[in-house]
Amino acid sequence: MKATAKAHTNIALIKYWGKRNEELILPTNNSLSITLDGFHTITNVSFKEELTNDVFYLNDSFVQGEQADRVTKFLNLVRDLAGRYVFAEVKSVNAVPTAAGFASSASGFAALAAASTKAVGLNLSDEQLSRLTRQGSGSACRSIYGGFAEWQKGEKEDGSDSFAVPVVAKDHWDIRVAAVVLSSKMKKVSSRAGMKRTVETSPFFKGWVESIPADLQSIKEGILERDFTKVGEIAEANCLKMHATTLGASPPFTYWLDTTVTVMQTVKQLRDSGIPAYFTIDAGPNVKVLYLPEYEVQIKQALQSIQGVADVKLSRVGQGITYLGD
Ligand code: 2P0
Repeated sequence: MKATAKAHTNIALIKYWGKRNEELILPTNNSLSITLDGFHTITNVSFKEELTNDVFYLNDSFVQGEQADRVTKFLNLVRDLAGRYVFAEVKSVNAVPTAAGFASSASGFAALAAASTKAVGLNLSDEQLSRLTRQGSGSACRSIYGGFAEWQKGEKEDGSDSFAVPVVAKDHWDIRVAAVVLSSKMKKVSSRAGMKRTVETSPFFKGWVESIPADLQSIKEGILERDFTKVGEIAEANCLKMHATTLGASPPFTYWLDTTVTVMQTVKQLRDSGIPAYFTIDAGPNVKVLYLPEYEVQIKQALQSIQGVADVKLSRVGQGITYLGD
């Protein structure tokens, strides 16, 4: 009744931004991401008859409150699916520095889903695992797979057709991502609260949703052709559209800091000087830069030299779920 799994986080090139059903975590649009090898979570789950409630440790610290409640809520889904009502001890180690601005919820829920289902004796397909993982955190359903993955929003109201699928083989393309960590910290609107406010109040939200199918089709063509310019241009524009919706919300908000904009301008200057690079930004101030391996040295140097940048973490394409020894 125990198992350990490792999952990597992912960065969306076509963003998930908006839910049509908050309880089941059903999105308003398809999204597409790259799984990254630089950031992962390893989770061990042990179901134990003697426990009277679930217990959750993150990086060796006992966790209570909202985070622990989300773990229990997810384990309830797993228990229902298996028909086995036993509490669990969950131990997670996050190699996703929170300051790096990568959502640890993606690797966290993917690892939890994989370890808990294996521990309870379920033998799920990737599709079944992705569908279940989605109910922990939306973006996590893409981390089941290595390489490029697309989360298909589905049409059904029960969520049975809302899960991620691989787009190409994991080793299709050696594309890289630099995570630019900014030194300033700000009190941010969580992605969950931010997308809710946007859906409910931003007049730009409709335009965002309508623009997705064309972006998705083009970026998939670009990925298949390994056309870096095409993929980079679509990813950057899609990110800007997502962030534009927040400015139209009521009350309006933005995830950007002044240094966020400086990094965006540096990426543009790199392009103007002949070094291909494109940015994307999630629900936070940090910037992720897409680049090709042959430009790694110049990219790192240029990004590190920006005032206000604390760190630049480089990442390759990562693999999907792996199971480790108990
Ligand atoms: C994404 N983000 O596609 C987008 C882009 C943030 C900006 O998915 O409420 O933590 O758990 O489903 O998955 C972050 O949202 O939200 C996110 P929930 P999640 O990566």
